[in-house]
Amino acid sequence: MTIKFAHLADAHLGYEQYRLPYRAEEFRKALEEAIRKAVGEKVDFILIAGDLFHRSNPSPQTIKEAMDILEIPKKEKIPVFAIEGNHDRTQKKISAYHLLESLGLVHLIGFSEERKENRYQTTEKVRGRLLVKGVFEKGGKSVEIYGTKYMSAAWFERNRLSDYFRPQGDAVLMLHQGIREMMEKLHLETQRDYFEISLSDLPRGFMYYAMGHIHRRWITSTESGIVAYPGSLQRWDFGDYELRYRWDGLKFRKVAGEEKGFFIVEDFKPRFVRLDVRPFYDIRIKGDEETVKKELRKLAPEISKEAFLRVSLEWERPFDVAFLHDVFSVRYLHIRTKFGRRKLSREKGTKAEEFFTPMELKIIRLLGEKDFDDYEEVIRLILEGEREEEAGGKEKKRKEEKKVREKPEEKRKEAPEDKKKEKPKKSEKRPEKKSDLMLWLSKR
Ligand SMILES: [Mn+2]
Repeated sequence: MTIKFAHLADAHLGYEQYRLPYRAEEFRKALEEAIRKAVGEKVDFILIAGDLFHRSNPSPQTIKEAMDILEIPKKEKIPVFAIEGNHDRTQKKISAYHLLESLGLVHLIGFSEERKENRYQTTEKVRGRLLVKGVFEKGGKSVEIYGTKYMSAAWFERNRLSDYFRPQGDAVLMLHQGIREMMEKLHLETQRDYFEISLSDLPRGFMYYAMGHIHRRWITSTESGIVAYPGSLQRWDFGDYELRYRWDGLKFRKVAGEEKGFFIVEDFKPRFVRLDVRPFYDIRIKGDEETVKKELRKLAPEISKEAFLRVSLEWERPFDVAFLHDVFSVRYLHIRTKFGRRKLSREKGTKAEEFFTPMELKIIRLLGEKDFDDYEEVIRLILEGEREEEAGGKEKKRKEEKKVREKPEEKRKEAPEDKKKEKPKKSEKRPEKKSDLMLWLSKR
């Protein structure tokens, strides 16, 4: 007899995406569809790996939506195990999950203030803390469900998961965290705030790592077991597209995104189950007004009226984009414009040194350093730079550098005039520089 369970995450109940109340209803529907499908598959239990709610203080309506949906598995005697995510955990003792737990709709997993001993939960004491784990038994087989709510990067600096989670038999670990390798692989944000752990931080000995937090689907296997993110139930943003149309200069190239859904896990192997969700399309085009208008009109019939659409325009010269509303009759249209990247640097062999003064370069490097907080040093550099400038000896050199930086070719001829205009009068020079700078820097 095999154990079969559903693993979902990031339902974000109550999320009025783009301030559209009907999106909250669509997020609700997605969760209901997922739960109904799981129940239809006759799973033994359901895992919700965090961010069931969009906020830690969901509205009464949102709480009721969760209650109504979780009533479905309860009626079928299918237990639901859950952890809190970063969106819906609370620093207070009681979160919305505790409310659901009191109603017997979920069983919370993780560190706890009190012992829980019942058919589906048991408590152990690890390093002086109470740790509640889920237990599921069927036909002589049993699975332990370990896990914790979302923990901050600061927690991971002082703690290791392997200090707390040491499975004996068949076990699953449920976490709501970002994993570095996933972020890199999917080219998502790789700033430190977006992941707290690496694959190597996962404690060994679990058959399956039921992950939440990152809204994209990802499966990888480690020495001990499979690590799986089902992704959010609904599309999260335009990076989470169903289809992207990328202009290659002559025509659009279609890039398929991924479907949204959750996992049915049998024998600790995940199988993806898709959900019917709102389509998101992402169009990127570059060119002059005529080309853009012509090509987008040609493309328009392909775009579903029900879609959420983002059009990113890259142009040399701005033009009125109001026509897009006539071309695309979609549910939601997001227009984004930007100027084509000026081809400075590499092609012409220009180096950073030619754009910035040595002082500016030093500052840029400093500010870019990890854990930067030495504002005094930056102020010292700026003041030093200005003193040098005033000293005049280097003034000529600096002006030349400045000229290069302001590049645009046509302006070069006018440079002498510009110089006159821009030359700051001595009296205009920022007088109380130090305090102003402190203020500005501290607001960074
Ligand atoms: Mn989330």
